[in-house]
Parts: sequence; C-alpha cells; structure tokens
Amino acid sequence: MLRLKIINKSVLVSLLATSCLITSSAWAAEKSSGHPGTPESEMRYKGAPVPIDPEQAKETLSPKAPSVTPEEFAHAKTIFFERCAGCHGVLRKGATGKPLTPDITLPKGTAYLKAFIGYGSPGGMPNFGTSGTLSEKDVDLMARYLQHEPPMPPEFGMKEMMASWKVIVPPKKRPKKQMNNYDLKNLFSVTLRDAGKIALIEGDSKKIVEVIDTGYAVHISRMSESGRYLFVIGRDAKINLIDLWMKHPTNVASIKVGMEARSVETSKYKGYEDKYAIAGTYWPPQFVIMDGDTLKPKKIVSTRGMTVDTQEYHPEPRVAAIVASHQHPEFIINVKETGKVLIANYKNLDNLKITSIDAARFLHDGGWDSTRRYFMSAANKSDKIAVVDSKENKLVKLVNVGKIPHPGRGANFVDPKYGPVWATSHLGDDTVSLIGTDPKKHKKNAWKVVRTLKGAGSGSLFIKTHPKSKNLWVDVTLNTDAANSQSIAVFDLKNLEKGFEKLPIAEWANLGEGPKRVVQPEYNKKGDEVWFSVWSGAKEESAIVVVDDKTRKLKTVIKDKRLVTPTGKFNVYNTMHDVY
Ligand code: DHE
Repeated sequence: MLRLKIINKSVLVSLLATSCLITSSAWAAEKSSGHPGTPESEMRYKGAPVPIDPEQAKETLSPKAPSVTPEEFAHAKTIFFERCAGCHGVLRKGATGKPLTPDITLPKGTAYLKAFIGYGSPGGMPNFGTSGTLSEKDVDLMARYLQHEPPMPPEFGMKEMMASWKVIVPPKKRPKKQMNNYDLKNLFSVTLRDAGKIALIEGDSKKIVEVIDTGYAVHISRMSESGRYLFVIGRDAKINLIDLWMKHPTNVASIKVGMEARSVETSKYKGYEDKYAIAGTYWPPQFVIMDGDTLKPKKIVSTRGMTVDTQEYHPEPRVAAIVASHQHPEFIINVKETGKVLIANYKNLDNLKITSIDAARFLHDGGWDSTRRYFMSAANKSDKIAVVDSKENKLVKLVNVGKIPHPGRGANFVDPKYGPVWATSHLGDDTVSLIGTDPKKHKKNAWKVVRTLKGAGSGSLFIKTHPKSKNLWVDVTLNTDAANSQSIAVFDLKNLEKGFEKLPIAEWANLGEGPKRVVQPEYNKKGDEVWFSVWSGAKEESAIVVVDDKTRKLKTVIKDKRLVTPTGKFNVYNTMHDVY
C-alpha cells in the first residue's frame, strides 16, 4: 500500500507553522524577501512546504551535471520539497516561480545558481543564503542539485486510492434521520489547521460540540446539497466524510486521493444531490470523481497538458478551486498552471464529456455570482478574473483587476449606482475590485470593473458579505503591518464612497503573545453575525471573534484550548447554498 509518509509530522507541523506564521515582531518589521515588491508574507504564503515524502521521489542523477553524492541528493530533495516546490512546482516546470529544469539550469552553471539562491532575485526569488535560511554548504548543494533531472514523486492511481479507502460506517448502518439536536443549518465546520482536526461549533450557543480527526492541515470544508454530509480535505490529500445526522457527527468514510491537495466539492445539480464528490490534487496533477456517500473512487482524470498561452506541455498543472454547477450535471475545475477551466459532465462517467475553456494563468480561487450562473475565478498572476458562463459553458470575459486577485469565493451585493456586482480583494495591492454581473438589466456594466475601493492594505485573502447584510468585510491577513493584519476593514454597501472602518478584531480577542492574524470572515445562517478567526501560532492561544453585523460591535469571543490555529470556517447553510 502506498501511503504518504509525511516528511515527519512534527517537522511538517513546525515548518508549516513557520512558513505561514512568523512572530508578530517579525511581521511588524517585515523582513525583506530579497525581492523588491514581493513582501516576505507573500513569499511565505506561496512557498509553503509540499507534504510529499522526498524518499518516494526517485533519484535521477544526470551525467552532465556537477556531481552530487546519494546522501547529498537525498538532503537536497528534502530542502527542495520544503522550500522550493510550492513556487517552482515539484517537477520544477515553473508555477508562480520560474522553471528550473536542467535545459535551463545546466547552461547557467553552479556559480550563477549559487548567487541566485544565495541573494535572491528581483523576479521573486527569496534570498535563502543571505537571510540565513540555508547554509553556504546547502546553497552550493542546491546549485548543483538543480542541474540534475528533477526526481519524480510516484503517481497515485486507482490502486493506491482503493488501498487507502475506508468505509467506517456503511450507508446502510447510518441513521435514517437526524439523531442529534443540533441546529445543523447553523453549524460551523472550523479548520484547526495545525491540529489535523476540525471543530463543529454550534452557531447559536457558540459551543464546540465535536472535534473530529481529519487529514493534515485541512484546507477547506464543503457541504453536500442536502446538508447531511460534510466533506473535509487535508493538505495531505486525505478526505474525510462526516455524517452530521449521527448522534455524534463523525467520520463515516475516508480516502487519500494523492499526496497534496486543496479542493473538494459535491454534486449539486437537480437529480444528483449528494450523489458524487470530486477532489482535485496538486500532486499528482489530477481530479477524481467519487461516490458521494462512501467516497469510493470512480474516475480519475489527469490535468497534464498544454498551457493556454504559449501552448507548451506542462507536466504538473495543479487543481485549484472546484465548484458544482447548478445549470448542468457538471463540476467546474480550475487548473492552475495551464490556465484552463475544465467542465466535467458527470452524467455518464464512462463517456466523460469535458469542456476545456481557455482562461489565463494561474487560476486559483473563485466563486459564483449571485445568480449562480457565472463562475468568477481569479487568475492570480495574470491579475484577471475569468468569467465562465456555466449555462453556455464558455468564457464570457477576462476582466483586468488589481494585483494578484484573491477572492476566496468573493462577495455578491448590489452597488447603489451600478447594480449587481461580485467583488474581489487582492494580495498584491490595497484595492477591492467590483465587477458588474448583470448582463440583462445592467448590460453596459456587465463584466467590467465598475468601481474600485481603497482598502486597508495589500495582503488580503478573503472578502465576504451576505444577502441580508449592508456590510462588506475585507481581511488583510498578510499585510506587513500588524495593526492591519490583526484588524478587519468594513465598508458600508449603501455608502461605498465613505471608505472603510477598521475594527481591531485581534485586540477584542484579548490573547497573549503570537502573530494573531485575522482571517476569513464567515456569516451565520441568518446573516446577522460575522465570525473571524484570530489565527495565532500552534503553541499560542487563538480565538474566534463573533461580531454583530448590524452594529459592528463585538458579540462574543470563542476561546477554548482545542481551538488550535483556526483558519477557515464554513457555515453549513451558506456553504450548501453558495451564499456569499
Ligand atoms: Fe488556501 C481556499 C490554495 C494558502 C486558507 N486555497 C483555497 C483554494 C485553493 C487554495 C486552491 C480554493 C479551494 C476551493 O474553493 O475549491 N492556499 C492555496 C495555496 O496553494 C496556498 C497559496 C499555499 C499553500 O501552500 O497552501 C494557500 N490558504 C493558504 C493559507 O496560508 C491559509 C490562509 C491557511 C492554510 O490553510 O494554509 C489558506 N484557503 C484557505 C481557506 C480557503 C482556501 C480558509 C477557503 C476559503 C473559502 O471561504 O472558501
């Protein structure tokens, strides 16, 4: 059985913790990343370690490259997966970082590569040597290692998936009705990132009612259409299927679908409610369609292929956001490195029909417009939002927005002047772009940026509102100034010209030392409360701060020693119905 042997769980825990959260004093000082214009925060965000066991990637010594001993090769592989693969790709074909294949590195030679690794570059490479991250010896080793063929981690096909697949409680033995008294629709699934668990928190009582073991560093939770099944995916590509009807909601099935992943979704089209689930992986680059109530893998599809612009082969196009179509029995899949949106029709899995839509590189996150017809997807390094019409299955427009759009699922509301809009904030600048989304009644505003708001700063990850709310909440989690990253900016939707108010969310949590980044606003079912994670280090206290949406005043702080590094929060009702 092929099992992911995480580099060493405790090492990965500390690496992830240091890669994504550094101490508050360091944030405040914001060390140079060695790349003018790319702050350390962004480099760390993109360059998190890849949870692939380096031992599983075969050594590939190339005769023309400078010599590297087997011991050195093993050490270099570990450094590469921990420090470099997040940006350059496991196979070094290039992602947000430049390609580093031997046809490029061999002609450059050891001295050039050493300087590059040691000092960094204006193109985005951190200064691994001068920052003290790598020793001089390791810089020299990496310069030689990069001239060899990239070692290839193993593939993960049906055999490996089946070997990892577990049905813990078969569908027949599951309850026929809800066996607990929780208000399931207002339950929140909260990622406890560095604990490898999720917490279920009741929306009304704010009590943690269950803490459930999951894969490592859970990325997202998604709900089945009926609201019964919760799907949780770890960074290690483990999916947990949780049955919310059980007396104590718990895992009823699990599977590993690869070695690294970020996305999971379930079928939502009429007639296919709860029938299928889909997960996309970073490694291997593929997606898999599974049975919705057991996770039994049915169909695996590779995403390897040609890039949208230069039309050259990319061996590692990672799967980013996936949404379930409400127009057809289809999943809509963002493929990062090729810049393509794939629409997979699950009506007939043996004759799978895939529509491939040319968008732009590198597709990342995104969500629906308010009608749930148009998928708005961030092509982050192209500074564009790709608008895909899920009814006609075609690209409507590539809309130019600010620098590195990062919407999460975005925010839908009605602009007093321009009509219905969908909004994104940005990692790379302090703006919020509002895109018109109503081609029928507001045709001249459709699919263009109708308004740009000035937010609190760059480094925003998520933006949120609710159909019942008059507020637009924008986090600035990765901003270099702790006064920003520990606060939230809130705009009045009825008076956007007025600018934002800044609320000191982390201060309200009243925690001790720690980075305390405020991340990912999420509404309750009614749309009258907003929940924020105050995400501190794994060994420090974190909290969830609940704000009254109408008054913008603190309502409650949820603190509990089990709340280790809370990041994403997913309200069952809002996630079921794509309300954002
Ligand atoms: Fe995420 C969504 C990938 C870093 C928290 N993140 C997503 C999605 C993708 C993605 C593809 C969309 C999934 C979907 O909708 O199907 N994230 C990545 C990365 O590749 C990246 C940049 C680096 C990495 O190595 O993971 C990254 N993400 C982070 C973080 O550092 C965050 C803040 C904490 C963490 O878990 O590591 C983080 N990402 C989230 C959250 C969502 C998310 C909370 C879901 C937001 C939502 O409201 O839907």
